[in-house]
Amino acid sequence: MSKQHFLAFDLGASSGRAILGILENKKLDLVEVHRFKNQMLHIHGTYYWNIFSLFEELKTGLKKCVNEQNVQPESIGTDTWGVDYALLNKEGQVVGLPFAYRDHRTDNSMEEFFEVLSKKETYLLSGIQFMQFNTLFQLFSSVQTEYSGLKVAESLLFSPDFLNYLFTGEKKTEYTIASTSQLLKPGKAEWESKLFEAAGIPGNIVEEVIQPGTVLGKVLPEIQEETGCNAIPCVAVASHDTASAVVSVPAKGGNWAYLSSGTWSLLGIESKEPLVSEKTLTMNFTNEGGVEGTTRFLKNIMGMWLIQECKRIWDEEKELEWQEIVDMSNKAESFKCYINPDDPLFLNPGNMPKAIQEYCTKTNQYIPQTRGEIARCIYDSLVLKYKFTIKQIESVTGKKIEKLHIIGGGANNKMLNQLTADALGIPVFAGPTEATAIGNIMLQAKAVGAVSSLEEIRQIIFDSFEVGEYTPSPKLDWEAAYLHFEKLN
Ligand code: LFR
Repeated sequence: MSKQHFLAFDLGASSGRAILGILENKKLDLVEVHRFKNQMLHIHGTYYWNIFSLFEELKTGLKKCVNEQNVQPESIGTDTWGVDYALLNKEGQVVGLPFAYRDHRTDNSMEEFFEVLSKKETYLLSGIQFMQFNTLFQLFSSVQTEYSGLKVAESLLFSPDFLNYLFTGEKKTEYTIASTSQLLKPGKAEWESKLFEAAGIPGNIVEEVIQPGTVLGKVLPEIQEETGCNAIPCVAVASHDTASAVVSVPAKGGNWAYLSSGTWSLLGIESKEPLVSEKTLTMNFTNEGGVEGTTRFLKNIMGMWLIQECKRIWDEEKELEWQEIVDMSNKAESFKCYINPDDPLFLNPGNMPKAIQEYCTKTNQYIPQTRGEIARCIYDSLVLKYKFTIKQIESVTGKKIEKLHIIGGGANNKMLNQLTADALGIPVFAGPTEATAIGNIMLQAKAVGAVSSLEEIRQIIFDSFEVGEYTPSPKLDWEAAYLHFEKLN
């Protein structure tokens, strides 16, 4: 069979990429066409995304694909982080800049919302874990503060929907990204009107929800002219990055869990149906939408963000290599102190190393002094949180998790992969690291009929990418450490 090319735009909170997927004889190959930085804008105390500069970067990626790679892709598709959105006025123009989810305006929004609708009812209606930045709470906060942008808004598009709209002029909302909002019914592509009413959000601003793998339309003529691309289709892929990543788990057989490891650590299972109960509410697990009717039953763990933010502060003095940080942490003693990675203190503290020291002071533990000790504390605590979360999943499903697939950029950290296998006592499979872009590409391939099912997609990924295997061989007493760590949760 001849080669088919698909261009994936994969936007993360700290970087974005245009990745070209080349599918030939049921094997996939990748070429990175363009990479750029992304970061929140901090203006007058509020955090925003520079969505138009991101769009320019995507067009640069498309231009480079056509001109440098000499490839006219079959299609394009975009995935991004969850929950954030752009508001459009009646002319279809953006109202203000989209807020970034780590903005502090929602710091108290959840508690205020629960005065209108109880936590339990909100969970049963949505099946989504409570995080203060969920779209529900962002919009509720805009209602409370009478944000003028919301008053003139006629349409809400999540970040990837909005970028698709810029490419095609089509206003549609894709299911997996919409599911992060906490405004859909569990496991359904249907808005839950009771949540809109409770929050005071006008129900008419949201769009029709479409399934991942739908062709949205053709790239607009003005973009064809600017980039040199043909009138190619734009596909609504599994446009939530985590949903795309989960597509790429090269798993075989039954009881596996995945850890999509990047700025966040998303740890969970693929479930046939949503798991919504008082127990999952207490554990604060989410049921986000997946492809082919699956549910992503998972938990957000504050992942590499903790160490990325330390690095950002340390780099102010002198820029460090990632390996230097891993080496420093390897030299520091294990299990001297722990954090609960998900303490709200760590969401956006400004100075992460200080926040970690504060946390250890507050919890009467040893206060890490050196960079190595801080990094050690982060890595140990993350691994223990993975152990904690796997136990929770097992207690919900009653089934033992037999292996863990780590996908995404975090799978490059061999030391962490080994520690995870040691602490969990199960084999860990690491890779592919480009899981998100791969999932994006494969949903495009499905949309144009090049592949037919999730099963076939996973087989192709299994055959195309190397996966590292880590078997447990604990050198440390993880069980004893766990007993200390558990108390912080
Ligand atoms: C990961 C991710 C998570 C989501 C968080 C915020 O990039 O998409 O799944 O909870 O970002 O949107």
